[in-house]
Amino acid sequence: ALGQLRSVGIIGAPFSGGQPKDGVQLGPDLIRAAGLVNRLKEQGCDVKDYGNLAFESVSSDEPVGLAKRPRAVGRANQQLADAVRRIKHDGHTCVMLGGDHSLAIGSIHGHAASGSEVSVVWVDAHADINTPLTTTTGNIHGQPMSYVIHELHNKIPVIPNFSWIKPCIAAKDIVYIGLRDVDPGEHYILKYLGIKTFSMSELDRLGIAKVMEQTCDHIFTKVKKPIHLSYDIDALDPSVAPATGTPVVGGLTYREGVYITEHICQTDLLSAVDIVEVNPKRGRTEDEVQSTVNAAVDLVLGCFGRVREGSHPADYKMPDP
Ligand code: HAR
Ligand code: MN
Ligand code: MN
Repeated sequence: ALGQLRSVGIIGAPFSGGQPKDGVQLGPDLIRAAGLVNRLKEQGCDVKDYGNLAFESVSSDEPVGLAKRPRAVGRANQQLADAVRRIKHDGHTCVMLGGDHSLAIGSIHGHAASGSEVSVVWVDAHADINTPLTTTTGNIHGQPMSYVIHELHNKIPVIPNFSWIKPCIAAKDIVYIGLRDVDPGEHYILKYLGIKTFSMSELDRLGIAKVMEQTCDHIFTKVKKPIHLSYDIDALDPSVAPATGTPVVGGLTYREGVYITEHICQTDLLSAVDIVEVNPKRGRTEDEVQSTVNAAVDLVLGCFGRVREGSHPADYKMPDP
C-alpha cells in the first residue's frame, strides 16, 4: 500500500443547513487540526488541500412543503459540486469534509459529472433516502439520496435552487452498510427499488469481512465503476463517535468501521470520499470530541493505504551493526 503514491484532494464544506443543530460546520477545521494532511503525507500520499468553501447566507429561506432551508442547501451543494468536479479533473481522489450529510448531493453530483458513472457505498446508521414528500422532519440531511437516484426522479417536486440537480446514480449501483434507524417511507423505497442493504442485523449475521466481500460482488457485477464512499460518522457506535447530531446505539465498532475503509482501499477504485456529521458541540466532554475526530481521521487514513499490520517503504534499509 505504501509503494503506490495516492493523490488526494481535500475540500472542506463547513455547512450545517441540512439539519437543525449548530456545530457540524466546525467539522472540516477540527479534522484538519487533528493532523489529517500530514498523516496522509507520512503514509506516502500526495495531498492538495483546496481549503474550505465559503457559503453565502441566504436571506429569506422559508420551508418549501416540509423541506427546511431549501435555498441554502441547494446553493451550497451547487458550490460543492463545482469544487468536487474540479478536484476530480485535477486527477485526485476527492475527500469532502462536512458538514452535514445533505452535502452528499453536491459531492456525488460533482463526482458523477467529472467522468463515468459511479457506484455509491453509503455507510450510515440512516438511509438518508427520504423524498421531500416522505420526510417527517423536513431536514434535508435525511434526503440526499432521493435527489441523485434516477429511479426516484419522478417523486421529487420542484424546489428553489435544486433545478441544477440531475439524477446520476442507478439504484443497482448503491450499497448501504450500518443501517439501524430507517423510517417507514425509506424502508419502502429501499425495498421498492431493490437496493442492496447491510443493516446492523446482516452485519451481526455475516461479520464485516463477508459484508465487504458481498458489497464488492454487488457493485462489480458488470463494469467496475469508480467508488463514491459516503461515510456518516454516526455509522460508528456512539461509544466511539459520540460527537454527532443523531447518534444511534448499536453501531459499528472502531475495527469494523476501519475495516470498511481498508477493504474499499484495496479495490483501487476509490474515487471520492465524504466524511460527514462530526459535530464537536454534541460532545459532552473534550474526550468525546477527540474520540470522534480521531475516528474520522483514521477512516480517511484507512481509505488511503494505512494498514494495521504496519508497513515499510520499498527502499527500506536494514541497519547493519
Ligand atoms: N430519517 C430521519 C430524517 O429523515 C433522520 C435522519 C437524519 N440523520 C442523519 N442522517 N444523521 O444520516 O430526518
Ligand atoms: Mn447520513
Ligand atoms: Mn446518519
